[in-house]
Amino acid sequence: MALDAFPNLPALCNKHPKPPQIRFQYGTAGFRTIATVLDSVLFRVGVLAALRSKRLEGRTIGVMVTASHNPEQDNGVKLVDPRGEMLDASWETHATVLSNAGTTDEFVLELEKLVDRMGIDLSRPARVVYGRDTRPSGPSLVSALEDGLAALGAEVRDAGITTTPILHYLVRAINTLGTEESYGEDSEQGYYQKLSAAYNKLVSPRQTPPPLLVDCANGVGAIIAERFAGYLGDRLTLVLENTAIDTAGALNNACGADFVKTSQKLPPSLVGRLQPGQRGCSFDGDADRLMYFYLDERSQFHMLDGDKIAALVAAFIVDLVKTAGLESQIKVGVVQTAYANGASTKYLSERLPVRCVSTGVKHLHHAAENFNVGVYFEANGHGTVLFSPAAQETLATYEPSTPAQSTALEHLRNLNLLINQTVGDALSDMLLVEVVLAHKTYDGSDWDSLYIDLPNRLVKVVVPDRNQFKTEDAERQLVSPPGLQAKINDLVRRYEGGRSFVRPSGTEDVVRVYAEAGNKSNADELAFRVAGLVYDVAGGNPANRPKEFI
Ligand code: G16
Repeated sequence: MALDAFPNLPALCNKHPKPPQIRFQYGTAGFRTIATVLDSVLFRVGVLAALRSKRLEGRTIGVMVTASHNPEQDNGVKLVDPRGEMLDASWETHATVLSNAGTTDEFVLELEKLVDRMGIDLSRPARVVYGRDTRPSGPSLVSALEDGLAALGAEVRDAGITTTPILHYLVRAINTLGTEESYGEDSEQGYYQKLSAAYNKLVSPRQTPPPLLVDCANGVGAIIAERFAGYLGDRLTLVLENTAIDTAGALNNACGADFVKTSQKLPPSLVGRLQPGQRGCSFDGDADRLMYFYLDERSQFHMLDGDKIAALVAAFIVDLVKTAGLESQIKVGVVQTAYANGASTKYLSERLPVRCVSTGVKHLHHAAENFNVGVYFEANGHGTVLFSPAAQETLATYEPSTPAQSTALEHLRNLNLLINQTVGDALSDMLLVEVVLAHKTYDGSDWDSLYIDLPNRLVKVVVPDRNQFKTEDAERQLVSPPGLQAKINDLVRRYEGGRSFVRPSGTEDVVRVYAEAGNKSNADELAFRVAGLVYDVAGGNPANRPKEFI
């Protein structure tokens, strides 16, 4: 069968012309930019998703329409492979090429080349499930996506407004339904049931945690957390804040996980809502990131980020593995990125193997698959824990010889069910944290004292072309623009305990600068000095040079 077996394809493609002079790129988390230019991209992603499914013999592919932590005017789209993981990296290039074809004829030509090169049998069925977050631009972009899916006659399932992690869960659940690897019932209810049942087994009624304040970033997390609260009953009380999903401009605005991480302070809307000693957490716009925080008795704010979550969770799992008598069979490891606070890397490396990889869940996820149990969290709160097939087999068949071993084994089995292993999931990660805190009888400050963060600062620099920035060594070294890394090294040497690196963002049109130093003012100063270097070397307009840049 050839592409001309789909006679509506050209006309539907004509409905969604590519805007001239824009170059799209499938980046860290798919396509992401201002929503008004994305119509053609969504159509083409629909076609590509159908092709990917045909290539994989009709296995269901996921499509999520979201721009996650980005501002409300942005949107984006990413594909999800059949096991619920990120799209295979080799297909990211196909996505970029198809999105940039200038005309319908060029698009069809690129499609023909792809079909040919990949040996795609077009007579195979195509199955796609898709969802979107709460952004106002979502419905029209979804209808462009639906045109792309219709153009290739895909069988579709609309998951509606949902979180990114639920969409990933659905993809895996649909593809494993009725098999030995069944991931759960293929519905949102199935997801809630799976997580709440595991949580209720892990936390006994006498361990019930105090109420938890949840900042929903005025996004889809508000809807999902409210529905989920019904499944938790009185075993965990969620106090939902920032739930204004219908208020224009509210999404991720001065709230949510990215705000907390970058500004290192409590969202202003939570001042007076979070009490001293109480813990709270923030989701991002599509509920795949999680940040915790608490106020001490002097009402001082303390942030518990992805690094702190990794330390808490990894130590807990290592203890359970030891207690269960499985130390020689199950090796636990941690994966981080260069953004991990140096103190967290030191704390973790003293206890278990730690690897550093490039930013982006896809990189962390793959690296974590090399451990029996791989704990990965980005400092920004995006992460999960993977139990390898071998580890799952061990947990299923192991015969404990003492009651303590038996209890630890049961806990590990339930953690395997509680954790959404397809991708970072704020809701599932939140339950995981609550389980560990309940078992350890930790409050926020006990958890925080596992190690003391090195003072750090993250700065965004707007430059004319972020693509001139190229990195190596897990993004810790710049290779382009030439000479800039040497200048950064010179600066870093002047600060005791200094560390800094620069990389282009894959989700926003900025270059990110990270710096650490022995005290807060030095960390700020180093970050702003490096930001100044970046701005100048990249040819930023002197008239618009931010005044903080030194
Ligand atoms: C996405 C990715 C994350 C990444 C983040 C920032 O998160 O899934 O892995 O850390 O973007 O990436 P960058 O620094 O390249 O902009 P999200 O929550 O926005 O989907």
